[in-house]
Amino acid sequence: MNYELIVTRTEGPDARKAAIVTLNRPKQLNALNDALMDELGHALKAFDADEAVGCIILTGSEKAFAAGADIGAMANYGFADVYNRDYITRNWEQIRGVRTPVIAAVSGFALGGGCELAMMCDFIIAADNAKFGQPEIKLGIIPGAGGTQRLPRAVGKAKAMEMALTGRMMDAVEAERAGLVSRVVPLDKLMDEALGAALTICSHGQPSVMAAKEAVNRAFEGTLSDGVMFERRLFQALFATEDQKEGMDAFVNKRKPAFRNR
Ligand code: DAK
Repeated sequence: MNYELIVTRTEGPDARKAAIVTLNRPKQLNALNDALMDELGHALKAFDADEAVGCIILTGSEKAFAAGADIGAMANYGFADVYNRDYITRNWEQIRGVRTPVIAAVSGFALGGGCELAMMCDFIIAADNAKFGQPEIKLGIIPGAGGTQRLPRAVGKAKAMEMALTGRMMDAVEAERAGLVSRVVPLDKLMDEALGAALTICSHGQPSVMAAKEAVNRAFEGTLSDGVMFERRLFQALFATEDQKEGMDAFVNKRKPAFRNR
């Protein structure tokens, strides 16, 4: 597929590299439309299927990660248009099926669907100019891609409710304090920091990386006891991998592990 609305590249050693997907509708502040979401879903699936890709970074421009769904494209839709065609949902949530870790590297605006897209990634590293918000209320709608569900889980009910009802934006410092982002870095260091984290993830054994992602995600889906049992079984299962033997032998013998992702 030839991409027009995203740009993709890889970095790092051929055997275990990071993929970088950059949203590329700069004039519209990366407003998300069907065509862009099709391209994004396609790229994510392709990188997820590539065994040499150990981590994916999703990013935007300095000014905007994404300023939300394309308002002009939505403006004239009626209920039948969005419901019958399953507006956006059809190609929106593909990121949730990706097993490779996905880091959102956010600078500038992450609003509406842009904030929801960032929250669908496994964690967010924010530049110091990042601004997060769910301003849909100002358009006569509410968040439609998980914002009312993921934002309260990330920052608690009080802040999420205030943001959903007023449309107020959160700056990077507040977002880190509230737990929405893992850390804040200077704008000019954003990609270096995200790439550093991605290549660190790439250097670990793939089965344990995927198990860790699945287990942490489980914390948001069910009860604590179910989550702990799920974690316990994955933990035990990892003792069947060559990487567990390699990782522990390397530690005991004071050498670097050479994981084989098996
Ligand atoms: N859509 C389309 N164009 C947008 C846009 C957007 N969301 N945001 C910005 N742009 C365009 C502007 O119209 C402008 O275009 P020109 O006038 O140059 O042609 C250009 O980007 C630059 O924007 P501004 O001139 O406004 O730049 P400023 O720096 O003054 O302001 C801003 C930046 C981000 C504060 C402002 O542009 C703004 O408030 N933008 C709208 C933010 C917003 O309301 N976002 C939420 C959209 S609703 C669903 C999934 C998702 C969704 C719904 C359903 N399903 C799964 C069912 C999501 C809904 C939304 O995101």
